Amino acid sequence: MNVIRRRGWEIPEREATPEHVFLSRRALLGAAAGAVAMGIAPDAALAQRVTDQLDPTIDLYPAKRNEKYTLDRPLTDEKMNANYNNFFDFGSSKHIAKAAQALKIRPWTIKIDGMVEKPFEIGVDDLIRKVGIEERLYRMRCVEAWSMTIPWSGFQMSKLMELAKPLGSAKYVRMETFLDKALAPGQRQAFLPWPYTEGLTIAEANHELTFLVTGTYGKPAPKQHGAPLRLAVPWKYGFKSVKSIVRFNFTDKRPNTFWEALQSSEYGFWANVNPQVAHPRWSQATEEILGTGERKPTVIFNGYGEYVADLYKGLEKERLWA
Ligand SMILES: Nc1nc2c(c(=O)[nH]1)N[C@H]1C(S)=C(S)[C@@H](COP(=O)(O)O)O[C@H]1N2
Ligand SMILES: [Mo]
Repeated sequence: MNVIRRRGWEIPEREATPEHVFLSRRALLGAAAGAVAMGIAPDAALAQRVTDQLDPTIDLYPAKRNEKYTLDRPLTDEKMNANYNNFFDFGSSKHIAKAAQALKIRPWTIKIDGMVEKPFEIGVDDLIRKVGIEERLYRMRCVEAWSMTIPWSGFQMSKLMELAKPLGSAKYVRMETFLDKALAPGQRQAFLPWPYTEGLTIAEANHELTFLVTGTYGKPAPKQHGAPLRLAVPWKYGFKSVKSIVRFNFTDKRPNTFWEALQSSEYGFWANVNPQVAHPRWSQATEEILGTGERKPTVIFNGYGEYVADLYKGLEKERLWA
């Protein structure tokens, strides 16, 4: 089989999306130029369904759909969704599905610590069984101006908050991705601020839309989506939705997130979707609906304004948009 191995800066123009271009430029400048992109051919992806049978929570799928959250557009094709990902831990290519199969998702322990009543650790399956799962249809808007619509399975993050019992003095929750340079080649890129970290205010984490994802399309999530536990905050740009979480750390200091640490002028802490606030290098006015060839106007808070606008009252002076 003739697998073409490309370097990060040789990826075809149509795939050179903005987060990508930034990383490729950094890679060229830095000493660690090597294997930024794994260069996996798209058609080589996805034999991963085999591993689903081993998922200890497989009996919970498909989870009952929560009909409250409706869409204004069709669901993205499952194959499209599973073969076009951002998971820089495995490389900067969109076609990291195959590379991400190296991730070991069981056993998987989640640590809850910092400003909580009592720090603890819990296995992901115990957590999932304790809180239960449902299905929600959400839009997802990447800061790179493309979007998908995804049937997620998982649970409202407020359920984890009830277990975590943050102290009244905690203001933020900082979430961390696993760190394993042997498994995840992207994490060997020394100029990137690993582990991938994201954060929410306590009010955002408790919000009804804030969802911890365990599955997609009625099945446990393929690894490339950030199995076994990732975030979905649908009114913010996709980079807030941290994958493969191992730690929820409660703190009174605003977390220095991965993208903000890398380039604060381009990626902020709040990262709420706003078509009127352009990214320094491109417009956010419209988005490509992946798999349709269509562009549509982007909507403030990605269409979830009626749910979340109140969260930001009095914060107008903050840089609320990425
Ligand atoms: N750990 C980790 N989480 C991450 C990323 C990443 O590179 N590493 N990329 C983010 C970005 S930029 C996006 S758009 C979404 C993509 O999620 P998807 O591949 O499931 O569509 O994951 C986010 N979470
Ligand atoms: Mo993104």
